[in-house]
Amino acid sequence: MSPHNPDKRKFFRRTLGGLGALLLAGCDRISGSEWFPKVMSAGESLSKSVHKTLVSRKSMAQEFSEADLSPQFRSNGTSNPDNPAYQAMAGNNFADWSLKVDGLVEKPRQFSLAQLRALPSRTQITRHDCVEGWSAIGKWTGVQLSQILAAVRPAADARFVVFHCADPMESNGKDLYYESIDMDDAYHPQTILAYDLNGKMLPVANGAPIRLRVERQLGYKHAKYLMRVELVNSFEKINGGKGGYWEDSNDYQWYAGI
Ligand SMILES: Nc1nc2c(c(=O)[nH]1)N[C@H]1C(S)=C(S)[C@@H](COP(=O)(O)O)O[C@H]1N2
Ligand SMILES: [Mo]
Repeated sequence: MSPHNPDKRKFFRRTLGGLGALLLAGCDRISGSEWFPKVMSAGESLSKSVHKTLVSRKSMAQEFSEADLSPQFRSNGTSNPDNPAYQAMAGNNFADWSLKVDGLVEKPRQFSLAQLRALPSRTQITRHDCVEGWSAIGKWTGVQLSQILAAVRPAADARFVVFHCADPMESNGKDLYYESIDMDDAYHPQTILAYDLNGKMLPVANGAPIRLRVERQLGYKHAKYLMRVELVNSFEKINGGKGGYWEDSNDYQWYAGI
C-alpha cells in the first residue's frame, strides 16, 4: 500500500547515514567538548543533529519566482480521503469544517476556514521534494502557524506540534495520517497552514481545505487534510509513538530536513 519506492528510500537513508558518519568522525577530531553527547542523549535522531550542524534552524528555504512554477502540482499519497465525514464537508465547500487547536495551550480554539482566511497571509513559491524522487514548485498562500500559536498561547512545556489529518491509511478506516514538528519549525516564518495553491483554492488532491507547508523538510511532513493541531510534550502515546504515519510504519526519519 505504500506509494513510496523502497529502493529510493534505502538509498536516501544510506546517504544520510554516510553523511552522519563523516561528520561524527569530524567532530571527534575537532573537539572533546560535551555538546555532541548532550545532543544525542536528548534523544534526537542522527539526521537531525547533522542537519542542525550544517544549517541554522533559522535559515529560510529557497523561494522562487512565478516563472519557475511547475505547470502542474501533482498529487501524491491520498488524493481524496476515504472518510464519510470529510466527504460531507467537501460537498459543502468546507463551510462546516473547522480546525481544532488544543493540547498544551492556554486557550484551545476552533478556527473556521473563513477565520483562517481573515488572518494576515503569507505567500511563498517553494520547491516540494518527495522521497519518491520527484519535485514540484508551487505557490502557497496561508496563515503562518506562529499566528495561530499566538492566539492559543502554548504552555511552557509544549515541545511539539502534531497535525491530525482526515485521511485513513488503512481500508478499515483506522490509522489516520498524522505528522509532527518541533517548536523551531512551528515558529519558522515559512511554516504556514496553506489554503491556496497557485492562487486558487487548494484542491482536494493537494489537501483541501488546509495543508501544512514546512518548507525545510521533505514532502511527507507536509500534512494534508488538517483537522486538528495538537500541542504536546511527547508523541510517545500517539499511534506508534514516532511522531508521524511514515515514521511509525516505515521508519522514516522524524526530522526530514532537506
Ligand atoms: N494527510 C496526508 N498528508 C500527506 C500525504 C498523505 O498521504 N496524506 N502524503 C505526503 C507525501 S508523501 C507527500 S510527497 C505530499 C504530497 O503532496 P501533494 O499531494 O500536494 O503533492 O503530501 C504529504 N502529506
Ligand atoms: Mo512524499
